[in-house]
Amino acid sequence: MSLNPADLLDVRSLLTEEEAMVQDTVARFTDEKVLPIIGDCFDQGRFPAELIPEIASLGLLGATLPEEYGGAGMSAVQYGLICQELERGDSGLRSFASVQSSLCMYPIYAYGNEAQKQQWLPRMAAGEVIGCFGLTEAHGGSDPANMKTHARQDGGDWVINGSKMWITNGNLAQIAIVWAQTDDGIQGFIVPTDTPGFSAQEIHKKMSLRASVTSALFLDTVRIPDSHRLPNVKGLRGPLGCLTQARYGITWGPIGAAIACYLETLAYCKERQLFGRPLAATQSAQMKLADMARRITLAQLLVLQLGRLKDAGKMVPQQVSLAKWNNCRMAIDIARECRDLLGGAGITTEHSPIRHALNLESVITYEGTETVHELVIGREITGINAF
Ligand code: TGC
Ligand code: FAD
Repeated sequence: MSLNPADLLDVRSLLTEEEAMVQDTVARFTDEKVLPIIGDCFDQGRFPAELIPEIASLGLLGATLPEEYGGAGMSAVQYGLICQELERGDSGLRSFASVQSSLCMYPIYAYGNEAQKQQWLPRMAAGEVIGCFGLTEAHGGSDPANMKTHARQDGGDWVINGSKMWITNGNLAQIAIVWAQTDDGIQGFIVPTDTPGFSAQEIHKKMSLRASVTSALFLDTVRIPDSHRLPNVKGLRGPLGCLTQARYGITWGPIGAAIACYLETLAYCKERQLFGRPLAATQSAQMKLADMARRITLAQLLVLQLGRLKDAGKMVPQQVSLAKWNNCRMAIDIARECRDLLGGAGITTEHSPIRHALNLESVITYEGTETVHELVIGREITGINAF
């Protein structure tokens, strides 16, 4: 019996029946709805918003939240598989789902009061309200503690001034989760995007995540009532807690992108005749393909253990850093290598590797750059903060 080239250790057999079912459902959606259009979306710089209703109806938004808030009560491993299968289509689709689920619904669920949860979560799970997450500012995303955006209390209201940069879903969103300095530390606010003084400006000329909306947010004397403040967290641990959730999903997502590139290139190498034999018959092509299979297998084992730890309530942020660093690096290396094996054909979006490679330039940068995650691990093992 020959092995599955994209799962040499049969990691799939370690999944429960429910987990395998979620993977199959999202895989079908990606194959039938995403892959036929995504190359054109990337070329046109267009996020396929028409897919939102089906993404929502499949239960992929806020999937891990309880059903009373519109979630599907899924496990961390199931959420990871959703990210993996979406990103097999395109990082932009996974980004959309990550931001909605982990960066917008999660903080309302974890730090919001009951009224806020009831007001927003069911409609966000249904895809009727889209969120964006404003943490990064133009002067230094790696160091969010240095944010300049400020919220000042004025009677029963808050007045927010500042700006945010590189915000996924910014021009799609009806609400923004905005993190701002206050006299009492960093706090989070739910800002409806039609509030006077709030504006979003889409960022163009991107060569990465072209099938995703990325924006700058501007807050000019934005006045919101105290009922829009997330009451149950203060300090940097608020946004960083959201990042742990999103980064967890991003440890799984790039495996999907890597598998897409690898399988397409494997098939191409078997077909492509050079010097009278298939390219796949050359030692150097085989070594490259074997190395991809090895790295994908290790990444699959890494995230499954991470997911099991998360489901057991034992996962810590440093473990997420290790996996985000490893799996983004694995995927971008594979995407670039696949582009090379495709030769000239690899430079167009007729084949997926260049699209995935360009997308992964963002994925390896956002949610903590590769260096940030290396330094998190460095700090953990040496006990010395080198930031
Ligand atoms: P540090 O002193 O380490 O921590 C401050 C407080 O936060 C707590 N904490 C965490 N809590 C939960 N999860 C984590 N990962 C946490 N890391 C730290 C920590 O316990 C502490 O709490 P307390 O209560 O004791 O005060 O903070 P630091 O200033 O040393 O952190 C340094 C550093 C570099 C690790 C941090 O600033 C960092 O992670 N920087 C990177 C910023 C980043 O990742 N930005 C991402 C923006 S969002 C985005 O990119 C979305 S893209 C989405 C998409 O399209 O898919
Ligand atoms: P910088 O922080 O300026 O880093 C520049 C370089 O310096 C990097 O190589 C970095 O690794 C290195 N560096 C930083 N600190 C150190 C150090 N101490 N030692 C050594 N090297 C260091 N943010 C949001 O808040 N919400 C979003 O929805 C969102 N979506 C995004 C979507 C896209 C497509 C992109 C590209 C970014 C998005 N971001 C978002 C922002 C993202 O999180 C930041 O780009 C990222 O955190 C890095 O910040 P920066 O771009 O300011 O780079």
